[in-house]
Amino acid sequence: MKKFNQNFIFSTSTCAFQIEGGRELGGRKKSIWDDFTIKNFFIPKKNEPKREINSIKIASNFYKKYLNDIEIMSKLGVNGFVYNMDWARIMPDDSGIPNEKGLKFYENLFKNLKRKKIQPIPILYHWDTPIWLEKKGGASSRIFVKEFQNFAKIVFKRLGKYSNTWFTNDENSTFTTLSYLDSYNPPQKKNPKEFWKAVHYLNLSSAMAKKEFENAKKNGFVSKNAILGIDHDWNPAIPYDLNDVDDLKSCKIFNKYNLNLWLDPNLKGEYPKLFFKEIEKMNLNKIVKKKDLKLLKKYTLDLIGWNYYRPAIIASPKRLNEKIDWFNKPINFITKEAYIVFPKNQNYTDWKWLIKPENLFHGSKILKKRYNNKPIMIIENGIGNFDKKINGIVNDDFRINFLNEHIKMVQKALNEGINFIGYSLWTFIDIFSPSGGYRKKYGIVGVDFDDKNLKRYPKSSFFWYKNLIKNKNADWNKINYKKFKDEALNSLKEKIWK
Ligand code: BGP
Repeated sequence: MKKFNQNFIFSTSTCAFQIEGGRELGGRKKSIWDDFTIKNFFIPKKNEPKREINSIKIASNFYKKYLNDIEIMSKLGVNGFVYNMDWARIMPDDSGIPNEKGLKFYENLFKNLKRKKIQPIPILYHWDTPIWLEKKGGASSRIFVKEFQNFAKIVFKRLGKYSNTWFTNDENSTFTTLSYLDSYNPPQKKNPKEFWKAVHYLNLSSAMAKKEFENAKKNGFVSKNAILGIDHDWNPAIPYDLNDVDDLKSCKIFNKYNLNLWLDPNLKGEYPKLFFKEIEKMNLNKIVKKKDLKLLKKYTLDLIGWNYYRPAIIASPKRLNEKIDWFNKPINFITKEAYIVFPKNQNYTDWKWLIKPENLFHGSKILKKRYNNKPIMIIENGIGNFDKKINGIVNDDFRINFLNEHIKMVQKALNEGINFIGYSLWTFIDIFSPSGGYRKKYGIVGVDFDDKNLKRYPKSSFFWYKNLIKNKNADWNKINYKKFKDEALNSLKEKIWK
């Protein structure tokens, strides 16, 4: 197996509205997620893998505990930390003037990460539109582009020196489909016209952020060899029947709508034809100005962030009337020519997310080819499940297996010349999950949400990842779970677990 070279980034990822808390502190003002979680508060029955919408006012209190959490990261041995800044903490109102306390918080966070030789890997935007901007139209209005550009300019000027690896957005696809095609997440617009407008303005925003990134390099705020990427949640398509020509055709269509639509604009600088076809249908041609297309072409991004949780098993529309053994109704979001299906004979998490590590490898070859071998970093990969805590630790062998099998696919891809520069695991500690609240645990460090200090504690997976990073080229087919469980138990005495 190819070695992970010295510069390979082993990281963990998380996100402000899910971990930070301090939502009313430090000069911060509301965003769309504050009102949404208050208005839609819902706690399902215990141990039900259902959506829990809970308060994020404190979340995992990273805002107050980040210094100790950095100590834990340092023990883990990571050299990266993917984190998105909370736009409403830096720009709490529409004055265009940043909140100094907000900038100071992120400067302290990034400075202390660097002190521990952990590179901050910031993402500018992760679904959390400030409420003042939402009131002006939010992501489905052109004003979003100007405000995002101003936000990027301010962030690069103050924080640019702390990182050479930046991203503009997290998962425009998830944000727009669940918040603009559906009303699952805020701002709950559920309107196809608003969806296509948001798609365009988010893409254009990334291009304008790149313009500010280049200016920041000229002004010395960002290092000349820093790179700016886009982070996308692509679920590579797998045909329901490998030999069925219609399923294969639907896979091709699905990948156009689930990959090309989201990465071509900012990595190739042009939209796929389907985009123009769709906006034509919506009578929205006028939202895309000629100068927009020139800007997309001029300000393309350098790097692919890939959130890989699962592939998608795709069936053609002809199967909708067939009696087929799947446990969930087929779903589609944008095109009626491809449906995601859930055959019973597959391996799923408690929340019915398909588990197939091998498609990380197969998908990486598609990304290499389509985007001319641009560097790729896995920005999110993890498994959300119920955890069982016994004698102070969680022995999460299922999580170790899941993560191990996926990292092995990154290593396999490196072996085939795929330009992976890093792997970031979702997620560092237990946090708020948009689809599972605090019951759907992703952390390799546990958080005791019943403890007033939200005490952290190690899971076996923490020590598995620590050992993997230390022996980054070991043959990880043999896993000594007992060793990791013992390490977790023995380390409980250390003062960082608070
Ligand atoms: C991604 C988001 C993350 C995280 C992850 C897990 O789409 O970028 O913020 O939430 O999904 O999803 P969930 O927590 O809903 O299981």
